[in-house]
Amino acid sequence: MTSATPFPAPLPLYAIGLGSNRRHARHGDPRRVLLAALAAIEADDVEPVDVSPIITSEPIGPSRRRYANAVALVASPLSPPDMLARLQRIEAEFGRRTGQRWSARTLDLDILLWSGGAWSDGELHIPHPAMTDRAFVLGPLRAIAPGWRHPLSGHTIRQLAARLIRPKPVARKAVDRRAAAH
Ligand code: A4P
Ligand code: MG
Repeated sequence: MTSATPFPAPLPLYAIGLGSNRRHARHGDPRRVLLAALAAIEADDVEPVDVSPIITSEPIGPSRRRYANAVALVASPLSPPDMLARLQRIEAEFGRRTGQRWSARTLDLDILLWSGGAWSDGELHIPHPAMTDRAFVLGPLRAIAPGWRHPLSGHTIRQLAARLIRPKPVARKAVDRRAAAH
């Protein structure tokens, strides 16, 4: 005989990356677009857990406009493909134009991490393959989930962010020149 579990199992957790570098006619500038997107993501089956500060970042890729970026943690029973479909529907509601890759966009929503681990089905890859190279992802993610381990490398977000965001070491020659001058 099995006894009833006193507490339900915790819902899976997702880290969602948000980016915008275009105004929205109704919501306003990219920062306000992200605030409106956070409200749109919340649903009966998507529970907000935490959200990072919204940062401004220089564009990576061909677009010249600066981005507003943030990361949200949400708890949800949705499967990764269902979560992707949900996020794509919200992007479409915000008037995202698909077409040119990395073009300026009103709203970009990426699944960065899932507490279920890695997922790959040809259309969807979790962890997001580019997240470890992007300070605009790792900075905000570190603010809310520093101890989350990347399921493929085993490194924590704190470690990955420190590698990427660490100030560049002073060039050896410059140090030698300064030492010689004293
Ligand atoms: N896809 C696969 N894995 C995922 C995932 N984990 N999360 C697929 C979301 N989507 C995923 O994405 C193309 C396809 O990726 C989707 O159909 C989905 O099946 P997309 O969002 O339609 O296209 P995209 O965003 O133009 O391309 P991509 O490669 O996703 O671009 P990124 O990586 O989203 O980068 N600079 C700054 N400073 N801040 C930014 O936010 N963003 C980008 C876009 C470029 N430069 C930026 C920023
Ligand atoms: Mg994307």
